[in-house]
Amino acid sequence: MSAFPDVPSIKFEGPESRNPLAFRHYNPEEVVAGKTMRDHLRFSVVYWHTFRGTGGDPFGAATLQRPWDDGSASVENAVKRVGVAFEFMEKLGAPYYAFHDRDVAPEGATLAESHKNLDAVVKELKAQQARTGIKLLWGTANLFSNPRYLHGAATSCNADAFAYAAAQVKKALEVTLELGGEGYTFWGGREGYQCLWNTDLKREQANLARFLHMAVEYAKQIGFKGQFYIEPKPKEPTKHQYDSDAAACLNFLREHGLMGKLKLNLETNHATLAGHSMQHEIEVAGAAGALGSIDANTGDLLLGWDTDQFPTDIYLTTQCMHSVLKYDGFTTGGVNFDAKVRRESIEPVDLFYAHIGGMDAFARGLKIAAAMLADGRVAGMVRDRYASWDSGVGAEIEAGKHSFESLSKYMLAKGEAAPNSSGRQELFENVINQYL
Ligand code: XLS
Ligand code: NI
Ligand code: NI
Repeated sequence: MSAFPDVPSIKFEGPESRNPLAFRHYNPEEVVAGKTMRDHLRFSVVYWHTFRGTGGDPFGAATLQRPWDDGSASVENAVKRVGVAFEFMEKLGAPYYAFHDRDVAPEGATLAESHKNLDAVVKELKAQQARTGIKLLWGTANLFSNPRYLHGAATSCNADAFAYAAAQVKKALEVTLELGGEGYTFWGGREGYQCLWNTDLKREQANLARFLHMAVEYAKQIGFKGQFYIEPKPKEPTKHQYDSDAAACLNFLREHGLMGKLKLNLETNHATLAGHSMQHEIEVAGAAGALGSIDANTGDLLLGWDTDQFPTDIYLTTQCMHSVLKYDGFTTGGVNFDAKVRRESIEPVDLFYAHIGGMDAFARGLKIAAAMLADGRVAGMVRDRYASWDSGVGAEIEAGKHSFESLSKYMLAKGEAAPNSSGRQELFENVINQYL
């Protein structure tokens, strides 16, 4: 039985189409900058928001109509939901999905029971993957919802919470391997603090690093070759999360010998909460060779919390794809819609509108960014701005031929620095707008 009987497979119909259930820009087979749009963008649907979101918020109950879901925490309901999820993703034409262990299967009364529940659902996920060809972008474990993690998981003051989390991630890694997952993400749900007076920050961070090393070790042991990611977020649910932004994550990875073992999974709304732009976060990760994947969503600047809205702003998606392409595009990562429909968007069909909008916005961003890069005008303008480094003293400094002493001698002889040229920010912004 179909969960979306009135929705056909979503097709590309071109920019003029008035059909709300069609793509205007995402044409999976179209080749842009040497690759099909499908292979560039590697769109992924998240299980948690899309199939487990209820529309409930701190002020009110569930609102979303999900007629296929009986609301129970039974394995049967969970297995039925898998069929719905794959019907949705197949009709949408999303090549990937992502999930937390507890999104797909209910937690049991014991860890063993939870494992058993998960196995039962994974069997169905595997069958549906084989049927549709849809693949797992990354797996993860929910180490934040259960009250046992109220002090955190890997950073808990309760060593048993750490042990439980380890057991849970061990299983999640096995399941991700079983499903051919191309990655595994750590978002440090409650890995942070509410109050420094009661917190041993140094010990908590060392334990978090220990936990990640164990995961890397275990992956090796079982032959999981997927990419590990760490996902920065500055706050929510804790006041401070240790993985607060891309730079903090990179510093943490370097300090604890994890650089090269994990890359970053960057989320737009988290960048906003950190006081950065998504473009900044992608550039920081890219420059460090640690750009892994993106959780594509957007926040609302007037609300100030992680609203996880679907991205529709072409300027934003252009910035994202420009930086992604600049750093050679995705390999294991993709554009993962960690986004949810609004509480007021109550009908199942709204899930389609939301994803179609996000996919079209990213397709346009990709095309615009590819055109900018092919044209080379902006890159040329940036290069010109740094021309003083290409010859003379600049080239010598970059070649390591100078010291404070030699530069002092150089400037004493010269007397004054060469005059500055204009930064031309407004011209840059005008040129960018020409491509939109
Ligand atoms: C929450 C995070 C979460 C991760 C996966 O804000 O974005 O959804 O992506 O645990
Ligand atoms: Ni996320
Ligand atoms: Ni988020």
